[in-house]
Order: sequence, then structure tokens, then C-alpha cells
Amino acid sequence: PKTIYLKDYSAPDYFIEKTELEFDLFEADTLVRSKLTIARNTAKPAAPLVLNGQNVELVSVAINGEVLSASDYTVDDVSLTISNLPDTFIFECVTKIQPQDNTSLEGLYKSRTMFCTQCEAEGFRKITYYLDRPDVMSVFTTKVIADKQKFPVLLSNGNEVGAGELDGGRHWVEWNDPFKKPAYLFALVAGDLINVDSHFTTQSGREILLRIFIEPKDKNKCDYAMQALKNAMRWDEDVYGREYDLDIFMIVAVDDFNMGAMENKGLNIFNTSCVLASPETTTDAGYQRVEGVVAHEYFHNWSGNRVTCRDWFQLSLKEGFTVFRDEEFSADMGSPTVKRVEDVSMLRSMQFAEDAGPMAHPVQPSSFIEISNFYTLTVYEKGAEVVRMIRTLIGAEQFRKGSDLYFERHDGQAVTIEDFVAAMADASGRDFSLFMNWYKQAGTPKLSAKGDYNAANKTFSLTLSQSCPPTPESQTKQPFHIPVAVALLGKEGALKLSLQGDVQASISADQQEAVLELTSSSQTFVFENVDEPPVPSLLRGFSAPVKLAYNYSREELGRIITLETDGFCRWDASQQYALLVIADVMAALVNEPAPAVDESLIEAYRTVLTNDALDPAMIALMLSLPSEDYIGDQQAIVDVDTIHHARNRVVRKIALSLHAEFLACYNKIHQELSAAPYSPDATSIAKRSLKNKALAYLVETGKPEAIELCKAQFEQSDNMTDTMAALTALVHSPKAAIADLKAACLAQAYGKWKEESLAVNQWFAVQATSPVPGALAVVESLMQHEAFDIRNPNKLRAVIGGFAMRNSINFHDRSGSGYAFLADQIIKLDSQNPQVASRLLTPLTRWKKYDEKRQQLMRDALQRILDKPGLSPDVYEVVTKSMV
Ligand code: B3K
Ligand code: ZN
Repeated sequence: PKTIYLKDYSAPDYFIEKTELEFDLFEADTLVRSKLTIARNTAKPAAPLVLNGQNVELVSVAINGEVLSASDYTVDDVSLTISNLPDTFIFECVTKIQPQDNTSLEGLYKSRTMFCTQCEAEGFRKITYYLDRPDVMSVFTTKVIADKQKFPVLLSNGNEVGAGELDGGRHWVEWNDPFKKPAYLFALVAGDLINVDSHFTTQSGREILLRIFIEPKDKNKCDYAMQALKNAMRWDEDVYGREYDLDIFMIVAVDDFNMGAMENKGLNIFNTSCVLASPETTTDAGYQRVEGVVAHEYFHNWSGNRVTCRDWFQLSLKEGFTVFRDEEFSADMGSPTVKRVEDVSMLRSMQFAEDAGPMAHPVQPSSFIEISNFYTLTVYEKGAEVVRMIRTLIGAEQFRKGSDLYFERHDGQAVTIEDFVAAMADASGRDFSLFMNWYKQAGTPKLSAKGDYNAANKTFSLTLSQSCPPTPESQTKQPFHIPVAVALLGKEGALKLSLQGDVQASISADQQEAVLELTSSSQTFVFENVDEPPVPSLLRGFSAPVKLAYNYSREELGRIITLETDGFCRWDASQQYALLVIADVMAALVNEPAPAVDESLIEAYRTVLTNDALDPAMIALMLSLPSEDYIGDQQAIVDVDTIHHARNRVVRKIALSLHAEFLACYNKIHQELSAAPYSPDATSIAKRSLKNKALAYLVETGKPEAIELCKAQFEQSDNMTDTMAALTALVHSPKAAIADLKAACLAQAYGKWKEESLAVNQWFAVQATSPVPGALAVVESLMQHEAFDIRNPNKLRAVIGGFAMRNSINFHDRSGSGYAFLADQIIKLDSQNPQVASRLLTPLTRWKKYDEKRQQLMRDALQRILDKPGLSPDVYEVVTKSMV
């Protein structure tokens, strides 16, 4: 496999003005007829036409109506080349493909009985020969022909322009998409589907038909997605001034899908898990995911489709920006603080690990072997953080001006991240040259802060310094442009801020927050008229994706927890507090089996738990100890067992000490919620999250009454959130005495959900993620279960992903059995679905973070994968880069 470099980018040799496709779908072979109107890029006079094509059989090819003979062109595994062509011409070809055998779920494939496509990034070349690159944009007309009875619904992008009947029970439908688009946004669906319809009137008064296609059994499960879609359409008009452009917007739900969803123009294709929702099968988190993903794909219509990427190194141009947009949308639909805490928590536990691992890459990567490997937390989530920092630096108003300018300037074009930042710079008059390092350098910067209060001068000096560890693409780093939002907390609350001298910083209208801009390796900012020694609350709202190092005492953290009004900092202070306490227990575990737990944490938790003024969701988040992954991230070598035991010890201590408070909290909320049927609104979700946090702590005590309470919730619940919370608490409980109860509940749950594939996935996941010893044997038996399907990515993610990525204590078992198991699965999946295989492989690549013995076992597993003959480029890239 060969490496592709951003620096080698060159404009295409030819452009495709018009693309006319005809698909003849049959059970054995599918014929694709393609007619392309092609024009030479006049800057490249002599270049031959090289079209991409992979796993397609070429039946015939013609230029300007003349059929070519085999000597007129050359074909290899990945391309079709024709030389000596005129400046403009019509290229025609017929290819034959077998979608029913396409297990990679890329290109045209079958999901259950339905034909569907996934073309991003480079799947279109598995359908027909084409210039499969995003800077080649074309108008598409697509005719789909199939058996009418089996495939009554035939869809493609844009508007339906014709339909008719054919002999032999076949029929056809023709679609035209008037907007130029790259091939990665092409889509086709053929199936026996029903549709649920609704309408949306745009800000300019146009009426849009909204249509969701599903299997008949899921008819009652798309109301929530439909509402989310309408909310997203309105929000994009209100917040970004973006209106929808076609007359119809379609979503199709499919079972077998490599990711969450895909933003194909006018015809989004969704993983069923991101569109279907019902109280009985979907948790609150599931509802929120549906809302977020529906919005995300919709927002791509502008940030991605109308303005697209020049090449795949620019992926974050559309993904980072669109994630930022969907995060803000979800924040507006629910609780902004809770949303921010959830996003940051994910970023810190997962993206930071990626940035510290062997696959670390800049938000704008400079090279890759397989682009599918770069749909990462860095490109998406860190990319969104970078866009967020731009907004923090220039303010919401200028940011909107910048986005307007960007969309206006580049509508219909394929552009770069630099173009996006230039629009922001031009609209705001700010200089973003240093800021570009966020896009060009990988790694999570470390931000160290030191405060110094001078009582005589009434000044508080804050010294900020930055450094960034080396990453594969560069050993040394230039400084980042870091916006640090700060408040100074006095004994009574936030102090009014005023800065000495002419420094790069801004102060909010209420004078309670300063955004300090750190642009070199170290700078000191001096606050004046500070009447008392303050506690600095740093990185408010998580103003930059950095690791903050400030030596807070427990008292100082306590002040932030009680007085800070910024929800993120308040939550983070509770996390840092808990980290200190857990670290003590970890250190003490070396000498004693049952060390004490700092009581002050319990008291802090008690205050939070009984604070009626706080949002229940915030209470739940503040009472959640840092995850094992996040604790591990703080260590040079992850001590899997000690982290697990120390954290559990603290959990148990909290559970026992606050038992009465948790019970009261549980009962109170349980009663409030029982008054009304399930609803996934923000207030109810918040209450359920606290109630179920309380339940989890109650079950931790192991008291028979608590087990009874949990069992009662499992049996009586009318919604998946409460059912899964109860089932998880039971199944994950280490209490051996309840083994029979666990088995009975699991059996009962399966009996109920048998026909509900998405619920069964959660049933798989709760077992695969159980920290109780013996999870590997359970996972192996789940893979033999009647409901398991090795071709379905959701099932693979639930069972194999659940075990390898969300069950550290079992996956990292000293014996190496978890590693060997994962290697076996990757070897098997590599030929079937390289994208999924490569993704599931991630935990093995982090071997440097473990002790020597585990390192060796993990490397052995990687080596075994590498030895597999004919390894896919996807898995090859990840394994080779991680073994360096
Ligand atoms: N753009 C798609 C992701 C495609 C991934 C291809 N391997 C979904 C999204 O980000 O909206
Ligand atoms: Zn996206």
C-alpha cells in the first residue's frame, strides 16, 4: 500500500460536466451504464484520462459513441486509462458488479433485502469507473431499474423526473440532482419500504416534503427523527441563515451500515440506530444520538455538500465544522452545560488518547495510506473544538459574518481548511496565521498555569506556559494560539476583572470572565485591583482542547465546586477532586489492601447531591467519578488493576456513606417521574439520569433492599432508559449471590426484545462490557448466539467493541486472552469488512501505555495480524504505524 501526501495535491486532469447513470439491478449481477460528459482541464494538455475503478468488471467502453477495442485502453485493479483524447468528449461504459456479495458495505451493497450505497470516501469507484475525487463535481441523472414486486421503492439524489413499467415485472424510476456534487455524495436505494411523511416551510416560504423510509415493522419509530429534522432545519435558518435547497429531503434507515449515517445530497442514508427511536427500545442517550445525528447530516447540506472538500486531507473542513454545528444545536435543544460536559468528557477520554497514540495526526493530516482510517475523533471532535476556538476568539457575531462569507464565497466549490479560516479572518480582521498550528500539528498541548497573589499591590499574576509532546509527524512543536477563559473566584464568588498593560485578551461585559490569548511558550497576565487572594477558575467552558496543569488544593477545588457559575469548570473541579482522592487510594493500595477514602470527598458529594438549585443532570455528572480511561490517561504506564480497584473502592465508600441520601433522591424522582408517561425531553432526561445514578450507587452497597429496588425498576419500567439502567446495575454487580437473578433478568429481557434488533444490541453490549471476571467467555458465547450476525457492524461493535473498548479490566487480563481474542476477530473480519476491522483494532495499538508483559502480549497479537496474507490497506496502515 502506498502513502498519499497533501503536498502532492494537483488539480484533476479532466472535469465531468454531466453524469448519466443507469442501474439494472438483479439478484445475481447488477449492470451499471454510465455516460459522462467530460472536458479536459486545459492546464493539463497531454494528460491521459485515468478513471478509478475497483472490483468492477468492465463490459464495454466507448468514446463519442465509438466502442473501443481492448488495445485502445488499459485496465488494472484500480483504474482504466485512455490516452489521446479530444478536449471534450462523451465517455460511456458498462460495468458489472455483485452487490449481494459486497460485505465491505462500501459502494453498492445489500442490507437485508434492500440495495443501498455508501460512497464516502472512495466507494463510488466500486460501482463504476469515475474520477472519484471530491474536486470533480458533476450534475447527476440516475435511472434505477428493478423487479417491481421486490423493490417497489427506487431512490436516488435530487428530484424524481420520470417513472415507468417494463416487461418481466420490472419498473424504473429516474432522478435528477440539479446541484453539482462529487461522487462521494451519490446515493441509490432499492427496497420494499414504507415512508412516513411530513412538511417543512422554509424561511422564504418554500414547502419541502420530508420523507423517512423504513421497514414496515418500524413504522411507529420515526416521529422523533422527523421532529429533530424539522428542528434542525429551523435552527440552521435561525443561527446560520441556511435554507434547504431541494423540494424533497429523504432519509432511509438501513440495518447494516459502517457508521452512523451519510449526508448524500437529498437522500441521507442512516444506520437504523441513529434514526429509529421508541420508548421501549431506545434509551435517553439513544434519543439524543438520533437528534444529534439527524441534525449533523442535515447541516452537511451546506457545510459539506454546497461547499465541499477539495481533497480528503480537508475532511475536517466539513466534519469539524459540522460537528461544531450539531453540538451547538443539541445544546440549544437541551441543556448547554450538560451537553458541553458530555462532549468534553468524551474528548478527554478518547480523543486525547488518540492524540497520544501511534495513529496521532493533525486535524488536517498531511499523509495517509487509507482515508477511511482518518474519520477520527481528531478530525471530527478536535476539529469541532478548533472551530469553537475561532468563535471564542472573534465572538459570535463576527463568527456568523465569517460563516456567511465562507458560504457565499465558496458555494458550489471544493475548498480547503485554509479557505474556511481565511473567510473567518477576512470577516473579523483577525490574524489566524499562528492559529493554523491547531490544524497542522498533532498532539494535545499541556497548559501549565501558576498564580501569584501580591497582597501589597493587590495584583494576581497568572503565568501560562505551553508545551506539546512529540507525535509521529513531528518531534518538535511550534506554539499554539490558545484562548484561556478565566474567572477569579473570591470567597463570595467571581471578582471583577481588570488587566494590567496592553495584553492580548478580552474581558466580558459583566467583567467576570477574561479570555487570555497565549501565543508563545510562556506569558504572564497581571490582574489588578484584586482585593483578596483568588482561586483562578481556568479554561471556562473548556475554551481550548488542552491538558491543564494547575496545582489546586482540595480547598481550592471545593471553592470552584460551590461558587463557580460556569458549569464545565464546576464539573471539572469535582473530577479533579475525585482524581486526587483516587490517586491517594491507588498509592495506598501498594501497602494495604483496604485503604481509607478521604471523607472530604464524601462531604463535597453530599453537598452537591442535596443542592436543589442544581440541574439534576449536572448533579449526576458531578457525582460520576472519572472513568478508568481518563484516570489511565493521567499515568505514563496504565496500571489497569490498581485503577479498577481503587476507583471501585471509592465508589463503594460513596455508596455506603451517602446511602440514605441516594435512597431519598431515588424515591423522590421516581415518584415525580411516575406521574407522567415516558418523554425524552431535557427535564425528564435530567431527572432520569440522576435517579439512575442514585440507583447505581444503591446497588453498589450490595444491600438486599437495593437489589430488590433495582429488580423492581427492571420489571416495572415503561422505558428503555430505566430498564437498561437497572439491568446494567445488576449485570455489572460483582455480587456473586445474585448470579441467578442476573441470568433471569437477561433471559427475560431477551425474550422481550428478540424481534427488536436495536434492543438486542444493547442486550449484547451490557454483557460484553461487564467488569465481572469471565467476560471473555461470555463474549465468545454471545458470538454464537442466534441473534448475533457477524456481517452486521452494530452487532460487532456491541459485542467485540464493547469488550475491547469498554471493558478494560477484562480486555487487559494479564493472561493476554483478550488480546489474542481480538487479534483472531480482526484477522477474520479483515477480509470481510476492512473498515470495521481497522476500527475495532484500536485498543491493541495503545500497547505503549501498558506494562512490559502486556506490551509483549499486545505486540504478539499485532504481529499475528500483520502476518495475515493479503491484509487490507486499512488494517495494514494501523498495524504498521502502531508497531513502530
Ligand atoms: N460523512 C459520513 C462519514 C463517512 C465515513 C466514510 N468512511 C458521516 C458524517 O460524518 O456525517
Ligand atoms: Zn459528518
